[in-house]
Amino acid sequence: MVCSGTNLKTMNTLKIALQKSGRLSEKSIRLLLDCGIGLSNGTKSLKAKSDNFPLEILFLRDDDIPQYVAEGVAHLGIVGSNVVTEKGISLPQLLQLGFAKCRLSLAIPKEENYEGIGFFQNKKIATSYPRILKEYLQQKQIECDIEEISGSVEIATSIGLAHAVCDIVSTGSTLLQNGLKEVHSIYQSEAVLVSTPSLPAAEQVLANELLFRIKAVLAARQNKYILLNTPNKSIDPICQLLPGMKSPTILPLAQPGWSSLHSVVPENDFWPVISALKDLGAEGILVTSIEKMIA
Ligand code: PRT
Ligand code: ZN
Repeated sequence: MVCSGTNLKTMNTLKIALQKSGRLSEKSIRLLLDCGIGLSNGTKSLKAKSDNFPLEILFLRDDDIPQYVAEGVAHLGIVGSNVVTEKGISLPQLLQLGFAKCRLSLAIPKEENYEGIGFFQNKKIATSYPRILKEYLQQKQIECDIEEISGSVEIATSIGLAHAVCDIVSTGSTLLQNGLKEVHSIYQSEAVLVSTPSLPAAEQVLANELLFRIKAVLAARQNKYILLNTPNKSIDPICQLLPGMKSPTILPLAQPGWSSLHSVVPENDFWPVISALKDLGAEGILVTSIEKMIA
């Protein structure tokens, strides 16, 4: 249910936990701002309040977010799914947010020969993610010794602490710099919006409103608005290529035999679609970002 701005003012306050400082912070705040949620006292203190939405933001270490949300201290949280899974805390996941994408991977010294997951049998593996690693290896029926360490995992092999490491990988450059090669990915992660298991009714209404806005922002980020001129004979095949939200808008041009066509194209399909459009005779193609997208 979407409620009006007037109703929102009379309601309780929704509390959301965000990472105070780190890889998730800036994009989490950006998401709220893009949802039209203003932050009156900035992001420097441990708490902030929105001046135009009944929302309080708690700034925490990412490792603490799942527990705060599970206990209802915060109603919602934005955190990497890797952290939630590793904590072993079961929380309703409302949305995948499309940022802070990374993977948890097994890596070994680059000079080692790797012929499959059996490599890890009876080996010692250093990681900050013992729960995810243990569950994964159990499924694969690999016995090994897991050495839990809290940071600088990538140096564990060079100092003789372990035969292999299991760590978060994004570009892979940290592994390379430390003489390691990524050989097996065990978990894919990204930032997620999680909720406390039983939201009170008033906060549920607010959470629904926030969710509605976040979905509109995420949909907008994943799509582009496209305008083009086309010979009338190509309208049908172009409509097949660009079905848009319902169907494209078609307006006649002053020049006979030509039309202007407006539609929406997913960001991921963008370049292949553009070359297909050119092949169909489309001209004057303009592409712009979308700010909000509501189906
Ligand atoms: O202080 P606090 O506890 O809040 O933060 P933190 O230091 O524990 O976490 P932070 O900010 O480093 O990461 C927060 C979340 O971002 C993680 O839980 C992941 O969900 C996600 N994320 C995305 C990453 C990375 N990418 C990432 N590259 N987390 C860590 N890394 C590290 C990784 O540990 C390794 O050291 O970056 C290095 C690898 O990067 P590449 O690009 O060299 O492969
Ligand atoms: Zn952390």
